[in-house]
Amino acid sequence: MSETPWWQQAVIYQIYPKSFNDTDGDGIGDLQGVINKMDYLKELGIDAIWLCPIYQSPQVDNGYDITDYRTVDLRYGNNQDLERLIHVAHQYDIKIIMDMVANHTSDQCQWFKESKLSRNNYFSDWYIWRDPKIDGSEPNNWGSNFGGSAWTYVPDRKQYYLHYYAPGQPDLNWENPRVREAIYDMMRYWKAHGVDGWRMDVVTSISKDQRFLNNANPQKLPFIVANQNNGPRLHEFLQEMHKEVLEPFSMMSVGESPDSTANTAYQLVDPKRKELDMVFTFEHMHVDRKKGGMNGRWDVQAFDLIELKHILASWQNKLDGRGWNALYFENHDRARTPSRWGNDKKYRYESSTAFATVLHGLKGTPFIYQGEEIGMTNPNFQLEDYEDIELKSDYKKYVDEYKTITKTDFLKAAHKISRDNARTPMQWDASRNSGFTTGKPWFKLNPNYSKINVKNDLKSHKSVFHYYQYLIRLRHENTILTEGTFELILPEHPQVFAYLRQEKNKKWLIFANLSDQNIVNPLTNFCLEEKQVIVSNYVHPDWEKLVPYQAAIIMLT
Ligand code: TEU
Repeated sequence: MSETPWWQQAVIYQIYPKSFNDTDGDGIGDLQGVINKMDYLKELGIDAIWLCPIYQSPQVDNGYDITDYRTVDLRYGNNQDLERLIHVAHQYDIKIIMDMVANHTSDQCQWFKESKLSRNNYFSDWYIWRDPKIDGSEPNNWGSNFGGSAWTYVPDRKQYYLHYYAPGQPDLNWENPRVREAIYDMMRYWKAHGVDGWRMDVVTSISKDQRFLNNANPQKLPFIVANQNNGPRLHEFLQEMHKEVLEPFSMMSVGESPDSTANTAYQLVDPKRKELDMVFTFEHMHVDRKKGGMNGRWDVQAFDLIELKHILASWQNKLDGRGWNALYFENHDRARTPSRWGNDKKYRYESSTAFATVLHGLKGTPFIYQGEEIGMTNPNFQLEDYEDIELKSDYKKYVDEYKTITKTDFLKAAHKISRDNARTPMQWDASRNSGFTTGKPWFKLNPNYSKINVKNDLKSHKSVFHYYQYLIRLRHENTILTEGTFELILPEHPQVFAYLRQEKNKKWLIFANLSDQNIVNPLTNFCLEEKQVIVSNYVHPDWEKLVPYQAAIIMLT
């Protein structure tokens, strides 16, 4: 039998460097800032850091627009700092996962600068160029995630280039073997510098259907964002990358996969297929989105727990034996869970820890996003305070142009789900700018930092950090959590998320009341007793009822 890979027993911590810790006073977090917090991360108990992009970038999309894959952006430090960070992390027995943004580069990347000069130079076909239609318009009706057409015209070439995101993020042409080799080579370069694995940005978008057909357009909109994932050569490209880099250099991989479902994910993560180790699904993150709405993520509806349970359970069941789950509720594109699905006013500690319990009890590798471990919340900014290109372009599209959502509703939705909710600076203490920077922070802080911060949390008797720390320890010490079987119980219960994990003669019950109501405990047939409690977010619970956001892990046998 082969050995369990390290990442199956790991808990991974995601760092958004720009907002983590600034040591040089420029208001932007830096790599030295990460090094300085290594004791903190070790104390939490995590096994690996996923570092969001720190490469040279004009920051159109906060680093997801890279000009040079091998150079650290001066804002964050330099290559020596990164080497030191990797070295220090390894001394702490913490692995480093880097962000690989290989669907697109920045338009300031030398490859693109050359490519756009002419149709017959070395880089001409490194990007996706198409002729205009006879009337000069875009080659098709594909829309960009950040508004408008996915095509931008370049007079020098008299052609359009494709960009699924901003015009400053041209898509690479993966049909060209030289492009693929350049990416593999970059991956080998970072392996040589000690990097242990990759989080792959929108990796399921890399293969494009070469017919470039129009997207279906029943409402006759100018541009349609659709069919950006799972192109015809995706699996072939991933298998090639696996053979060229991932396998020979033992690098872990987790791919962002917006469109995969529990039924299809095995095609990417079944070890026999030799593609990726894990994928980040989006399915469970859409349980508060109106289906068929006109305004994408801004059509927010009440959180649907039953749907969340069904989705997560179906990923648990369907990948069993043919793939491994990546588990997350928060990341740099998602809002803060207590504000989004819990209650960040009256039950911030309880709802943070309740959601953590049901996530960390699942089979898979949990990912924690910076600040999640202290229960950070959404900031409820005014429109002008937001910074994110997605929010700004969607406001223009839906509020100004389509007029399908009012400003008030858009702002309400932004308070719930905008990406910026997760990007406010990390709240270390109650001092000026939360100890994040001595300068002027690049992005506004959540004003609640004087109350919610690491320093306060660590000394509180209701410490979210200590709860996460304990959950992480549990995973390290109990193979039932990493290896055990999974069985959802009470699937239709509207408030309680409960499931069983079992390994040999051991059986654990994991549950949470994910509502702010006192409810009759539907689990009393399990004869719950205090002495069986492995972890609980309330002290001395009364087992007859479940109080708001009560959660626990109970040893049944
Ligand atoms: O995210 C891709 C992604 O799927 C979402 O941004 C989504 O397309 C968008 O929110 C539409 O609602 C990755 C990164 O995580 C994100 O930060 C980048 O902006 C994006 O790719 C482009 O690189």
